[in-house]
Amino acid sequence: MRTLLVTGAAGFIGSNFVRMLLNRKEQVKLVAFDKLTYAGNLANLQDLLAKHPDQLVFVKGDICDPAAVTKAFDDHKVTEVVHFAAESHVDRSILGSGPFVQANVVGTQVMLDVSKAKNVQKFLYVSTDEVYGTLPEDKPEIKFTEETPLQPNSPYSASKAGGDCLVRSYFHTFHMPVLTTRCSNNYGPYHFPEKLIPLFVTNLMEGKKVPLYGDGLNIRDWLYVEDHCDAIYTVLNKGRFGEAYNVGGNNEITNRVITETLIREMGKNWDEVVTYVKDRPGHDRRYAIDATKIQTELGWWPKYKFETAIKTTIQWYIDNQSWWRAIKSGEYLKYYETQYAGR
Ligand code: NAD
Ligand code: TDX
Repeated sequence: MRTLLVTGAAGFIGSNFVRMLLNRKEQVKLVAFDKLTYAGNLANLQDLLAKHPDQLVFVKGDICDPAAVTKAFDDHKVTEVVHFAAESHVDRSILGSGPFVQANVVGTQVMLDVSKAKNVQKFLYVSTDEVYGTLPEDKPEIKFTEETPLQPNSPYSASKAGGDCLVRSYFHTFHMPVLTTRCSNNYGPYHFPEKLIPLFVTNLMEGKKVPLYGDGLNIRDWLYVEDHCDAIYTVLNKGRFGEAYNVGGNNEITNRVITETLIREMGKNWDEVVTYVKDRPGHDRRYAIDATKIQTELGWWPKYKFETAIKTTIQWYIDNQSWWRAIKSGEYLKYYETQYAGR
């Protein structure tokens, strides 16, 4: 039986990945390994742990701790690794890059070293399109391909690119069976409400304003989280070792249009709820993914349409208010005030 060690499985995408595999009845065992940082939440897995005790276990641990990772391998006879765990929020990386270098660079190095020592059969690194830097908005024909040079612009993306480079080096130097995915912005259930879409949806429900950075015309290429999870599993099963695969839905949207969509769906009025705030320093203007490689080589295509999946997403936040209200208190409030006060 395949046993996947899924790091960061209590976060947004990791928990959706575990959920998707269990819902699909994939014949794999899953070891959810997570430090439970501010972004990790056992509530994201609780129902799955209760329903699938023979297939899913949770291990609290730090990817920077070789002994903890080694123990998880030994206790559960891990055969493959899907490495999601990371510090993931660009704005927090601007407040302080130390935790990002630690988790995203050192953590990835530890995961690679333990996986190498244990002769892991596959190691998939979940990276991001942000490692490529930014694209001009006046040249829509240009998109990120896997050949685009890595030119990260934020401490977050720089630390993710550090992980990319380490993964690449373990293929060339040690012939490790590694795979890398680079996906665009995700949206969907269990998304931590510091990120644009869940922040705006929950602020609107709380009767608060939504803070749009700069002129609101930055472009992101949005993909429903389950499509990303499906792409990751496709690459894990069919990808060529040492290769990177871009993942995206050909769905470029400005932040203003995202905001208009959310406001319309939630029956609010733009002038009453939108506040323009000072721009994010170093704010990447445009991301756009060319996903030709994963489509032609591995036959992956997104299944969800933005127009319907965004409605499903909004409805999830309406139906799961206890989930996000529990998060949007305590430590979160301190962060929110630091991030947005006086901007
Ligand atoms: P998230 O912040 O929601 O979850 C990250 C998880 O990692 C949390 O559960 C956290 O507790 C865990 N974690 C952090 N440091 C850890 C450590 N030292 N040891 C063990 N666990 C630790 O992030 P996400 O949005 O789910 O992103 C998951 C991965 O996907 C990241 O690697 C991110 O770079 C990548 N990615 C995200 C997006 C996106 O739009 N969210 C797009 C492309 C790629
Ligand atoms: O309050 C806000 N106002 C605003 O205008 C926030 C939080 C964001 N924004 C803008 C900044 C971006 O242009 O919205 C866009 C999306 O911002 P985020 O949700 O913070 O995502 P982004 O910075 O694009 O990064 C995300 O996608 C790639 C994830 O957080 C990363 O982990 C992933 O690698």
